Amino acid sequence: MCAQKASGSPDKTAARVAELKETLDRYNYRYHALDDPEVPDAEYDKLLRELRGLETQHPELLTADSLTQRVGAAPVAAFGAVKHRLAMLSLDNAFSDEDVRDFDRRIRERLAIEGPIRYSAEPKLDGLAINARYEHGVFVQGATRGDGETGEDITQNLKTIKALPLKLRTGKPPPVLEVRGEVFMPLAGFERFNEQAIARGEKSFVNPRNAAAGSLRQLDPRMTAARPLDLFIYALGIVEGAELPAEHSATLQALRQWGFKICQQSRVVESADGCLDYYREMGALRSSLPYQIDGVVYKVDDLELQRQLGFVSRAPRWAVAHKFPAEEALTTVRGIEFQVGRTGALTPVARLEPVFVGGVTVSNATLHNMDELTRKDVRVGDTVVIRRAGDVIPEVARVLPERRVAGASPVVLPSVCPVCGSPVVREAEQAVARCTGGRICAAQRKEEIKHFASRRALDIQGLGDKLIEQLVDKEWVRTPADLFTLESERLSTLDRMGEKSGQKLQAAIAAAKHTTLSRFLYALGIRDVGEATAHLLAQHFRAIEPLRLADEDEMQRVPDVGPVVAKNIVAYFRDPENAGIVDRLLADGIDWPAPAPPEAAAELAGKTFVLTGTLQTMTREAAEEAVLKLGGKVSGSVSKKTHYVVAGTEAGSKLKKAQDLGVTVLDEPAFLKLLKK
Ligand code: D41
Repeated sequence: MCAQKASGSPDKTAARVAELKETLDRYNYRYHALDDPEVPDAEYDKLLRELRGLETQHPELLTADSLTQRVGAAPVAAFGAVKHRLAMLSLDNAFSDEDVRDFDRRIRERLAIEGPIRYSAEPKLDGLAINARYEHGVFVQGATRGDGETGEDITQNLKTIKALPLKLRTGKPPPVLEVRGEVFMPLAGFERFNEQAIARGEKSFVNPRNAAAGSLRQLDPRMTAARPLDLFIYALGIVEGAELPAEHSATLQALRQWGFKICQQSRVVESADGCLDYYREMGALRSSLPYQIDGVVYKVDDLELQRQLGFVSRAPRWAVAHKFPAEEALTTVRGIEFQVGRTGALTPVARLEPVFVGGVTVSNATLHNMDELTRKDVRVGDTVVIRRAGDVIPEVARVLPERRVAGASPVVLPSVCPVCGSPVVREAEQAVARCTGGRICAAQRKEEIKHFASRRALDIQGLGDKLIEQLVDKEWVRTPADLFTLESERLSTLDRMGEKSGQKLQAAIAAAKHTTLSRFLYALGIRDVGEATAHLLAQHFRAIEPLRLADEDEMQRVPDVGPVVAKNIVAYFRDPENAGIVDRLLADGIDWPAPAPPEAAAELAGKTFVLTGTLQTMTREAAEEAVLKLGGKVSGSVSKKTHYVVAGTEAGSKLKKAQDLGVTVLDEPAFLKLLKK
């Protein structure tokens, strides 16, 4: 194909090369700057191959700004030094709300301005700062920040980053334009890269920032080209001969027009309050962003005010970085233990040298299950990266294999339960290993009772985990039914209990007898019967006796109950010990009002809801209950399958995700209307 085109007249070839360059430039701009690809990647690659072919046959047509020039330059022995024509300033840090209010106050005082200041707020990418120089619209030089005065010449390496335009998209480029931004490695690329590096037996990177820095400082640009790097532009350097807007925010938009990639999360906010709102919003969004951020940056938006403010000791007075607590930290594994859950599932847990991460001290981290443990290959003594993002349970993100102590051996699944000594089984193709002890196992008994008493089950006020552990250890309580036989005098003798609290607890246990059928079913802890299934069972059977007697076929008539779940439910009630417990519970006086008639119950059947933010007229639990009552389901995360997202005040990342996915968003009045309240 290339040969055919190349055999045309020289004029025609030159025209085709020009056309290809223009088309590829446009595709590139749409893909990187606008994040809105015009054609599939394969089409882009095809044209790029054609261009490369023509340039090889007609070297006279090859120019430095051609997209084919992103890769291929020869390695260098060392980077040359680049003196920045305009120093690259650093950023002062703010760590608290107070710091941000002080920053805003200092600015208003210095400028003698009473009213609110407008700030451009943007995420602070965790990468490497660079300067890119364009002369007459063509990229000519790239440099690292270095010490701010002098950096390293990484022109060839920067060229390999597709988000960097090699040519400005304007008919009238200024003689000189320097832009500044952050090179980073998106999380997906980072994880892929690390997996490959480990598979090849090479060193992995601790975090995306180190990965970006290591990749940019490769002496061989072909190495850099192979790394998934990206770039956001956030400032200007020297500019000669260009008319530019009077605000930072408008400058960013102008740069976007010229083909640069700008972070889409930046926004103009007003005063310290606006900054702090933005900080919280980004904090909520942080774990769902495709790249790592370590804070946000506020910059006075008015460039004239920036000029008046100037800088002190290499940092502008008009900007500040407001840092998030670190989400990742390094520590070592002291031991790996297996916790036994309610259904006997063994969960490996890493006991850690305590480490401060995500705003709290973490000394345990879940390893989820054997497959995860094997995949991550965590061993006792290992140095590991602990991640605690948002309110998520801390986990071992990865191991640093190069820091492994000699002789550390892989963790093996115990053959017997560490609590009761019963055999541990792991069914074929199942990630979960289980203790087969059932109620013989004290761990399973404790968890069964914790579940029974929990907020969404019988909601026994004041019966916390520590008390339950004592009750089981003393063998006063073996099954949930035993709770109702406890006398206040006995309860008073438990650790941290007295006469009053003993009476109160006994009263709370008695009060919990009055519940709903669906809560009761959920409280029993039948395998695979969560809240939603419990609701559907209650609606279908409307009483406990028909449910206890139903066979698997009858069970499967309940919406969402398939053969496996049906089998588990029937097996639960057929088990003599379970049957005895249910009999005793009912004899002890557990009762509930008759459920609402099924006709009224199906209005939201099959509809999935996600609740986010704070509702003004009802609690989160009341809202969930109302949805379940009408046959709907409540989920914790937004996906394409979500029907409605109910957004209260201060809704965060879930609302954003709903909007991104085009899921219907209900405000509180609309939600109440749907519930007919
Ligand atoms: O995202 C960033 N890492 C970021 C860094 C950003 N969004 N804005 C920045 N703005 C500046 C000034 C205000 C000095 C132009 C920066 C940096 N500087 C910066 N990055 C590394 C040192 C300084």
